[in-house]
Amino acid sequence: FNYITAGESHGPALTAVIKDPPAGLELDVDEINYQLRRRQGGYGRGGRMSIESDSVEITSGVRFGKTLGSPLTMTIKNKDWENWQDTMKIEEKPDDFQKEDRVEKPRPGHADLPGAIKYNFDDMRNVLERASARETAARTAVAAVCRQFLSEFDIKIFSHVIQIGEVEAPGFSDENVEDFFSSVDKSEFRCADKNSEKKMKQLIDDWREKGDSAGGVFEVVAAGVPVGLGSHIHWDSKLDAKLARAFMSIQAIKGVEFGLGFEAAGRPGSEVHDEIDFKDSRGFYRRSNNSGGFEGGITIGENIKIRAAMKPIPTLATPLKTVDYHTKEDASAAKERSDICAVPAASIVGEAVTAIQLAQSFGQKFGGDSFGEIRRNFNSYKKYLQHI
Ligand code: EPS
Repeated sequence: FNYITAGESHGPALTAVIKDPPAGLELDVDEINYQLRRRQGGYGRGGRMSIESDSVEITSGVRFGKTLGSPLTMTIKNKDWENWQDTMKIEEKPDDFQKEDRVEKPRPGHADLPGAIKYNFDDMRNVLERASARETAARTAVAAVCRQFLSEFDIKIFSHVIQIGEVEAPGFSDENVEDFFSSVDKSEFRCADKNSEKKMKQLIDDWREKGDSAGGVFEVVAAGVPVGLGSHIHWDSKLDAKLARAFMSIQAIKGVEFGLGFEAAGRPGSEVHDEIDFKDSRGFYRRSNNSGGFEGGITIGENIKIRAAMKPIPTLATPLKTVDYHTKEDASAAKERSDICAVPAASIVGEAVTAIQLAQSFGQKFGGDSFGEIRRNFNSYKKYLQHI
């Protein structure tokens, strides 16, 4: 499940290529499109989402509904491209393209300025088009394939929003995971608590009114993950480390924690570490799950719990102060149509990067060229676990 994405936010399309999927995995395209729709939702999104209705076209790697093991290519058309054909023209610059059409007032908090300096651009659109969180649609498509693979082994991934701006919502307990998260999917805020939802709506409306934007915190939970994915051996084989990196790669994410996270630092060890127990029916298990599902970078067979903090979106309707890139004079930062809050959408992207990392680690542990081979290897591991 190694992959690459390509595409500009207002270019013709986004493309994702999974280089090496296992052969023989049954793929449901409707399910991929369903995941894309989930990512488009959420209260606080801007006008763009009413233009797009994301869906994939598969152009390689699948025959008769099953993967071939060859690169799997998925394309998501940008419907908005229609409106951007001159500004984002692939061929030479249109004659009527004016200097004023360039983006040259960098937004604090966006990739505009460092990107323009680094790549020697005079138009920051060359940076922002790729830095845009639109790219996460392609990652969501990759992840939708990974999720179909993982669900064959009963691994499920959920998410919810636990904070927007100053409004905090209660967390969840490890029991009734599926019930809890089925109500989350019905909420525009991806929040199961009605009272918090109301406050979140108020906050987004108020901050929108002021021309401001809002960040927040979301939590991703992976259930059914077997013990033994990832490894303690190398810094780059620890699965929690890979997940942390994957979360930090989501646009606007500034912090990641597992289980108790930062709270663990202030508690005595006796109130942090999850005591070990054993039952014939369950094997080894923990009496609590403060670790968030990892010890030594290895999954322990409990739910994986990851929280991520998203900063507010840097495009503000009431812009911050900046400096014109060319004249060096004081200016107001560039304004673009934008979302006010994208935390609910980011939580779906959090699910996506989790699915990709888990599928990769699963493939490494139970490796095989075909889905059947991976299934056999997994079944033999399950037998081994039953006899420890
Ligand atoms: C984004 C700006 C907005 C968002 C976009 C991310 O797009 P636009 O500039 O076209 O209004 O809607 O997100 C998506 C398009 C998406 O699919 O999530 C940005 O600057 O990062």
